[in-house]
Amino acid sequence: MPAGILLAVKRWNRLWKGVMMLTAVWGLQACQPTNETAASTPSGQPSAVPSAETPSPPNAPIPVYRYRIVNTFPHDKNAFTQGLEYHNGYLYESTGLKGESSLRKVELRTGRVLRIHRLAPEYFGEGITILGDRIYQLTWQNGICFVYDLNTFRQITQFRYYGEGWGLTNDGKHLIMSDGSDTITFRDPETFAEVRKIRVRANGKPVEMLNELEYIEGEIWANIWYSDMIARIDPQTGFVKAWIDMEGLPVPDRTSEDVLNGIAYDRQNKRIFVTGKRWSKLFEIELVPPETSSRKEQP
Ligand SMILES: [Ca+2]
Repeated sequence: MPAGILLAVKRWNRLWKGVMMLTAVWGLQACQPTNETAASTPSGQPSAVPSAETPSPPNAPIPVYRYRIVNTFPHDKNAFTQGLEYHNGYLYESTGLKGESSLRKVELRTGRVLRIHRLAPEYFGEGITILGDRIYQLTWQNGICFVYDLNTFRQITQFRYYGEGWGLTNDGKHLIMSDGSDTITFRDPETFAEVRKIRVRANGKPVEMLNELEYIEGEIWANIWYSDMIARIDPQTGFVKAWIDMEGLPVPDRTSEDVLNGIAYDRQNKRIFVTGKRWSKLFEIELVPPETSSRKEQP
C-alpha cells in the first residue's frame, strides 16, 4: 500500500477509535441513573448475587450496585487478562498481546500457574469459556477460536469467524460471544454457527465495548472496555437490568491500560471473582444493593 494511503488509513482508524470511545463513554454516562434514582429501586436479597428485576424500558431507572471485597488473592502481574472462568476449584485464564498470549490453569489461593499453553506469536488471545470437557479461546483479530481438551490443553479443533473476538462465556447450551460492539452472539458449541444475536441496550441506548463476559444466575455480566462498570444483561432481551460500579478496587501500580477485565463465577459456592489486565490482585466480591450502598453514604 502506498505510504500516503497507509497514512490516511491510519489517521482514519485513529479518528474512528476516538469516535467509538466517545460514544461508549457518552452512552454509559447517559445510561447511568443518579444515586438518588438508584436508591429508589428495590433492595436485593442477602446473597453474593442479589437478583435484579428488569427495569421497564426505555426510561425506568437502572439500579447501580456497589461491591464489598470478601477475599483478596494474588494474581500474575504480567497477565494481560482477557478471559477468566472458574471450574472445579481452579481458575482458567486467557491472556492477550502478540507474543505473550496464553491459556492458563491457575491456583486460586496462590495465583500460581499450574498449566500453561502459549499461543504462537501471531495470535492475540481473548475470551475463554469451558463447556463440557472443552475450553474455547477466542482471538482478537485473527478470526480463530481454538478448542482445547480441558485436562491436557491439547488443541482438539478450531473454528473461524468473521470480525473481532472479545469476550466469551456460555449458558450450558450455547457459547455467548462479544466483539467490542453492542452485539452479543449466541453460537452452537459444535459448529460455532450463529444461533441468535441480542443488541445490548440501557434505557434504549446502545451499550458498546462489551468485553469479558460471565454467565451468572441467568444473566450475562459484561465488562465495559475502559470502564469500571459491569453490565448485568438480560440474555433474552439484551436490556441492562443493573450496573455494578467497581470503582475503587485497591489495585497497586495500575496504569490507564490496566483496565478491569475478568469475571469468574463459582456456581457451587456462589462466589464472584474479578480482576484486571496486569493486576497483581484478584478479588472475591459480594454485591451491595443500591439501597444499602446509598444508606452507607449518608452521614
Ligand atoms: Ca468470564
